[in-house]
Amino acid sequence: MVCNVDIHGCFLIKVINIMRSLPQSAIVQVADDKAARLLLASKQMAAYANRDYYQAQIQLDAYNCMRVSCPDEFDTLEQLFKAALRQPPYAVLVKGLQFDEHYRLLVALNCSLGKLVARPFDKKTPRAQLIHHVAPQTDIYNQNKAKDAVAKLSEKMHIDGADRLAPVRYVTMQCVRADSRGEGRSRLLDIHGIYNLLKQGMEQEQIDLLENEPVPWQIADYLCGGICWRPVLAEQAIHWRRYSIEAALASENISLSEKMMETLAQVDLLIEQDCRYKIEFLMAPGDFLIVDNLRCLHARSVITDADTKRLMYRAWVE
Ligand SMILES: O=C(O)CCC(=O)C(=O)O
Ligand SMILES: [Fe+2]
Repeated sequence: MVCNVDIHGCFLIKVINIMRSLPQSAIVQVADDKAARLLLASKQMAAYANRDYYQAQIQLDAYNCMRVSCPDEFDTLEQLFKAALRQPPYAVLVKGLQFDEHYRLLVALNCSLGKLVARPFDKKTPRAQLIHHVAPQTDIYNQNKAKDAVAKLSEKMHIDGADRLAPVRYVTMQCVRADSRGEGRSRLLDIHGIYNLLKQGMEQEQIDLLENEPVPWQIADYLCGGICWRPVLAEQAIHWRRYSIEAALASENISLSEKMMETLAQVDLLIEQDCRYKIEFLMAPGDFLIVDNLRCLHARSVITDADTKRLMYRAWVE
């Protein structure tokens, strides 16, 4: 979106919805023979249930096992994706992997970045397990539909874990099944793109506000609820999930300055409607996406098929 002021002082808004593709520097292609060796090594490890992986030692066992059985392939892959993550867009798509059914390779890859964390296990909730099963049928609806037309929160640019005391550092997703109509495309917007949008679309004073004035965030019930205060922009980091701020404002007897409320609404508009710096791509089964959750927002495009079979295995790493 480009804002120009016309002779009457009104804002002219031009929606730009052409997105970029993922740069080659953010794609790691694993050769078939290497993927086969990684799969074989993962299958030789003990099989655990999703629930068992809450134990950090079992995560580490999976990681160490892969490194011992398949050192060349695993360590090289780890170095490649870590190098890619250090540069914009601070996300990397690994293609060509073959995953075992018991999450062993998936846990090992995640464990190379840190410790996997999740909501407490709940067998009735597919997302409440160490490897979250993310299907559109269990997405959270946008309660704010009166104000914005987006149906689901996963369709708005956001960080994951905004309702934790500190957001998780990495969000990763293994595509298990894609949508048959090619919908649910993955979207990314990194911190440089965000700053470009803010610099073009608002005053420096408002950016200073976002960097310096904390806003309230609703904390998840499983972490005892309540709110915590932190700014939207911190040093080299973006915290953005407007829903968590709105939820905090609705549940507590607090209010923000008019200037801040206006600024937050403007951030939302700029991030959602100006696609110049957004990256969009379609994940295929076997693709593995890693996003630096503090430097890059993510979302997916609309999925119109209510019975879609799309499934992602997601992990949070801190
Ligand atoms: O399904 C996807 O690709 C992303 C979903 C997501 O970001 C979320 O539910 O938090
Ligand atoms: Fe997300």
